[in-house]
Amino acid sequence: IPAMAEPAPPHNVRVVDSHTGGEPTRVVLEGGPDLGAGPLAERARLLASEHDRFRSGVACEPRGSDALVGALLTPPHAEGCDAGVVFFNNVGALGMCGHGAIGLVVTLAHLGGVTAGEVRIDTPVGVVTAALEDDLRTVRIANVPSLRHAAGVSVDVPGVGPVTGDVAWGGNWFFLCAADPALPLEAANTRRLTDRALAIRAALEAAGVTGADGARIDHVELVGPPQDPANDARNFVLCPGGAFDRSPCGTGTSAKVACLAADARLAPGALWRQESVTGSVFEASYARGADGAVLPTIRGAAYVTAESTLHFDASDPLAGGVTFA
Ligand code: PYC
Repeated sequence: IPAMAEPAPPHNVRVVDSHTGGEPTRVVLEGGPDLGAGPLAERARLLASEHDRFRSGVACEPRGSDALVGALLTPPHAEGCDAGVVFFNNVGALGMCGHGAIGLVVTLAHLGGVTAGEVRIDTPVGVVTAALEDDLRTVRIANVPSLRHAAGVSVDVPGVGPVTGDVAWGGNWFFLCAADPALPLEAANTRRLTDRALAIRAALEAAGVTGADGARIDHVELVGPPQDPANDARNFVLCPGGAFDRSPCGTGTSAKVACLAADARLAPGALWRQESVTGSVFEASYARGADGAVLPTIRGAAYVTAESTLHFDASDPLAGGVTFA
């Protein structure tokens, strides 16, 4: 078990937990590290390099889980934003997180900090805009510009065979490929789906397939037919730390929309309903920016599940958290 070598400093961290389509988000309100006043990308680097025990203590067992995404609320850096956020998980910081942004806005509404309307959020990969609907649960996220970086990339996956898919950006880097019809995207198959997606990711790495500027592809998205005919597709998304997304994955759905747009299979403004392995749904569409960029919008709902204070006891040898990833 890769336990942290030293106990974490004793302190209390105030959090609010929620889930978006089954995927948990933990918003850190108080007790988080000071990441300075620099751009959010710099703050994400600082969280990973200087405060890794805080990250794993909040996100990992015994307080969290491999599926949990933390959201460290900070003042924004980009002009005109209402808040800044650094998302993190069981292995590090994330660029953006769609389900997490929905969870964050619903959490702020729960605390009375946001009422229906627009919130501009600064993230390490750019500014996103969130529109909270009147039910105070449903949020529409205008995500960062998304794109298909490479189409029809084939890799030989040991134990699986050749797999062909697209490399795309939706706020994180994804490899998207068709699900195997013999292995349906169902909750009962998540162990085998995880193994398959891990094998695909390892094969991409071995073959030197990356995103732009050599960026690691840390998410793998298997796409198959929906179970509910009201939806367009179902996905299974492997996250960086080996967990799978219980929601349809906001950044993964954005990456999918970018691929559909590149193939002229989805017109600007048309709806795409993406279903997850838990059956939860995100509604997506996109607009074209002035430069032709794909600007995706993701709509989903979150529910607050807990308000708590995490305790870090200096005598606890596992205070800094453990992960099995
Ligand atoms: O919703 O973008 C997302 C996401 C990324 C990782 C987990 N969820």
